[in-house]
Amino acid sequence: MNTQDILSAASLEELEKLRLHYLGKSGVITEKMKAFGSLSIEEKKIQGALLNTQKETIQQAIQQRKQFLELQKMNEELESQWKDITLPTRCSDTGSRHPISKTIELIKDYFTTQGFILKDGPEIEDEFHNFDALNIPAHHPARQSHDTFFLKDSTLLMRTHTSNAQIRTMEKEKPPYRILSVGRVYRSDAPDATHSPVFHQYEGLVIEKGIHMGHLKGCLADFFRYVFNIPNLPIRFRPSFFPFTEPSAEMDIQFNKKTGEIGKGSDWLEMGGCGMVHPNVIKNCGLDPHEHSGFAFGFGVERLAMIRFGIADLRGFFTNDTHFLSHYNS
Ligand code: 2NM
Repeated sequence: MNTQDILSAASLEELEKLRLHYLGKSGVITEKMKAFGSLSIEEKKIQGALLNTQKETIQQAIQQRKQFLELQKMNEELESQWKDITLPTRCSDTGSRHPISKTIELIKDYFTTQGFILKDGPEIEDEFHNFDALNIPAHHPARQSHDTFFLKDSTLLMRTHTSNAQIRTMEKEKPPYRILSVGRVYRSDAPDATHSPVFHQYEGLVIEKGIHMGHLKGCLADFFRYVFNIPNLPIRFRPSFFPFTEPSAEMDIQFNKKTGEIGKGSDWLEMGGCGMVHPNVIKNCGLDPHEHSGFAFGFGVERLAMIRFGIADLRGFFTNDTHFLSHYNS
């Protein structure tokens, strides 16, 4: 029995034709099987064995060729579908920095050139580092769940300011230092155009020999004049109260309420608070208030970003609308 035709079949279709030719309903082997019944017993013995061998040889050859042709077909398909997954994407929309991130970068860049070291604190904080150390008394309204997010079944809370980074630094390291902490803070506020339950602060602390209120005023004036690129930007300090500073002040920059222009007009825009660190705060951090003193300030990143980018509603910062974000990508 010669199976050369089967073993050289060029395709699965051709192989199927050959299978029908030998083993189909009226195939060569099938016909021989049909004629089998009319043979003598002697011939049946010889022919039977021979027919079975032929049939098996053909089936084996078909199976062998089938495997080869199927593998070949699969390889051809894989080859035709080959893709270079290392090619760069055709998509050119690579996104942009968030206006809050850009503003934070500007703030950090400026203060680090002034010798400030960046310090982070945990966003989940205990009452001591968020309130007690800062001379905020137990009965203070800011400590109620009305204003502060407390963790369930816990005395831990979401920090309401970045001052915890300052407190933790004063606990660990000996002055002098100039530190800046920037980050996310949380207050239980319903969102509107000027409020958000999560927002960002930048707070500075300078503890050095001989530091006084004049250094604080100069430091902040220089910063805002740099940020708005207005060398003589009028600023003013208004007496205020914070438990953690004494004296305390609020800082305003001049602007035109009608046009929103900074440095012009006769209106004042509040930027944040500041003051000389309260001796109790120094003491609460394990330092001697007779030996160490300094100033601190706390400002909102969103307020600065809104002015710089001309954004009227703070909610846009937090909704992740790509139209909003790409609009301020210039
Ligand atoms: C403000 C206003 C005034 C402040 C104080 C401290 C610390 F930890 F050094 F005492 N950090 N930040 C501070 C002072 C914050 O935010 C309106």
